[in-house]
Amino acid sequence: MGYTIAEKIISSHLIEGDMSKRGSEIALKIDQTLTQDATGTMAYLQFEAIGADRVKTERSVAYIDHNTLQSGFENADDHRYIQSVAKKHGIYFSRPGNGICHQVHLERFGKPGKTLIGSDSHTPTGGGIGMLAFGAGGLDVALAMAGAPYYITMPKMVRINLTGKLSPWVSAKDIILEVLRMLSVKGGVGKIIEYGGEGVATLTVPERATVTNMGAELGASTSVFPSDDVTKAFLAAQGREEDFVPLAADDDAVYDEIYTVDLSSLVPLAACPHSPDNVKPVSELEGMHIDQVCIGSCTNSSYLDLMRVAAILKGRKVAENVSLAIAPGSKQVYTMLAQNGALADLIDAGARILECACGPCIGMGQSPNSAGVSLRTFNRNFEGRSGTADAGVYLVSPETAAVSAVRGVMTDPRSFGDYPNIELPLRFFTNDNMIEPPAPDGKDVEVLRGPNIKPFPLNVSLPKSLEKKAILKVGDNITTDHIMPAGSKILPYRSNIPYLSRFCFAVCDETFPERAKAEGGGFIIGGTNYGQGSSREHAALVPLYLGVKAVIAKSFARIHMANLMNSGILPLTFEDPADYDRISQGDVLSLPRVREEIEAGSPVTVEDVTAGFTFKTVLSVSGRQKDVLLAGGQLNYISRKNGK
Ligand code: MIC
Ligand code: SF4
Repeated sequence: MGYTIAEKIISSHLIEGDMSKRGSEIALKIDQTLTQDATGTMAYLQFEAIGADRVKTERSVAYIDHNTLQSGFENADDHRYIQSVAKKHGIYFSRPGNGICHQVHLERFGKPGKTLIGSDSHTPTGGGIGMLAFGAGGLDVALAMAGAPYYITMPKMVRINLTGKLSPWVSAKDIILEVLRMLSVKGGVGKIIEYGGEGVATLTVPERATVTNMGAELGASTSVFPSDDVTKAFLAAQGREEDFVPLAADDDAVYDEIYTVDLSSLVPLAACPHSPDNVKPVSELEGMHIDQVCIGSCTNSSYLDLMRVAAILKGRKVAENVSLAIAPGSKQVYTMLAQNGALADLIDAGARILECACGPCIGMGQSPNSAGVSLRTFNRNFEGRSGTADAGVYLVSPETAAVSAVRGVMTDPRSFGDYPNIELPLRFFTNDNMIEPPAPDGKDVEVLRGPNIKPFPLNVSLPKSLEKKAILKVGDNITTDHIMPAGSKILPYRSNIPYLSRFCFAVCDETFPERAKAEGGGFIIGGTNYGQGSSREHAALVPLYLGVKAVIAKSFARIHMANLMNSGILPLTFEDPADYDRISQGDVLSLPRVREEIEAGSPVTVEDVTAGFTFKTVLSVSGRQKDVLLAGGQLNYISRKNGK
């Protein structure tokens, strides 16, 4: 029996487990890691707590791209901490201004056939160049840097065959929006999505990366494209042809699910508020009033994307009612636009050029006006994420965004005229002068810590029984942006858990932090796909700080579930989802034999003391994860293992 692309990479990196058993735990050797600054500070604090010296990976890179709005000392201090800790421990440091981690990593470091984990959920962007790349919590990245394997549940294999060729004005974003429409934000959970078929060869590496990037929104473990002549040409154009290896699925590879997307019949699409799978054809929204257009983010800020945008804007003007903001994805892209004059076309048309960073995508500025409509080439349009609670964000392609910015209303770009014919250059402009290599020997490097860095919470080993209130009950598809919101006002405190805790679940219930404190913690009741979205482990560390002992949900998103376990918070699923309806917020729940039941691997009994009924929950974890939970989280588990 042949292998899929993912199975080939897994088999060459397998350290533990049986990859033929889908759904069982396997451990992978990790070749590369990346961090960004919003999760990086915590990841490096944990790396230091593990007590490792130099990183054991082939390449680890620390990027500064999220917290670049420096309206106080906090972000600048954290950047300085990351810079010094990276230098000391053998990590490359991509300075602020050099670009968004995923875009820069694709350009300068990504290698087909390698494994990558990153403390950011969009790390699967690397799948565009044939890497097996996973988003992970900061602690898992810290462990991988220290040489530990990365544990995942062996996913199911899904194949999406691409047939035909995209029509003019339809682009990579429309492919992934179509897949989201087909499969939904839960459709990829427990699966690796592989792309194949004749349509693959028609897509450049940055276009493939747009598709794998938003595989995160499907909830997929990761997504991957073959490594072929197109990949080789991209690497050669980046001056890295030696990094090329070919990679394709075997003809007799076995997939659990197979779908077909006909590129020729795709039309421009938009994900409507407030979910990336709420997809409609742009033609159905034609003429809708818009207030803002933002172009950029790790999904759509490549050279190709912005050259198309520049061609659309050239000699035209941004409509009077629209504010257009553009953030190039990397210094490479930005420099090339400046060199060939396209930047002048953007500026002249009235675009507001932002630095190469995440910017508006994570609410770092450019929040829309009240009840504003914002078209964004980004990947997430969760409620409140833009920084304006009642704004409506539509996710669209750069073509739809640029044409609509000129017309002043939502516009199907196919009505605009000739499609700009932009090709990737044979040679990108490369200058890695903003990527600092680590010190050859870090012993003398002093790590610089600012006053914003506060100790992170540690759990205690699991007690015999638990009795607490259900302090919050929420619905389906709760995102980490609900649990631990981001944005310019909160993000500077990613290394200050006590401060962050004031905003926990504020989108759902502003009283939650105070209530949680008053009750001395408790349980959270959730629906399906609880914790989808970001990899931020703060969505587990902050609830831990507030005393949350367990989340009882219908199902969990992969990265968040791993983060809960790393923090020692029990991720319990309802054996019978109907029990969800019987619990009310405020009920006292008792888990009388929780430790014993988990040790025995049996279902965990929960008594709703207030409503007077008993139900069962399941902890679907491996033996290792069970031990981590019994120990009260990953760091306690490691120190116990090390006999400390
Ligand atoms: C996001 O897009 O939500 C983020 C901000 O990049 C997060 C990471 C974080 O919360 O710092 C992610 O996607 O993992
Ligand atoms: Fe940055 Fe947005 Fe990409 Fe997250 S999704 S890494 S915030 S650009």
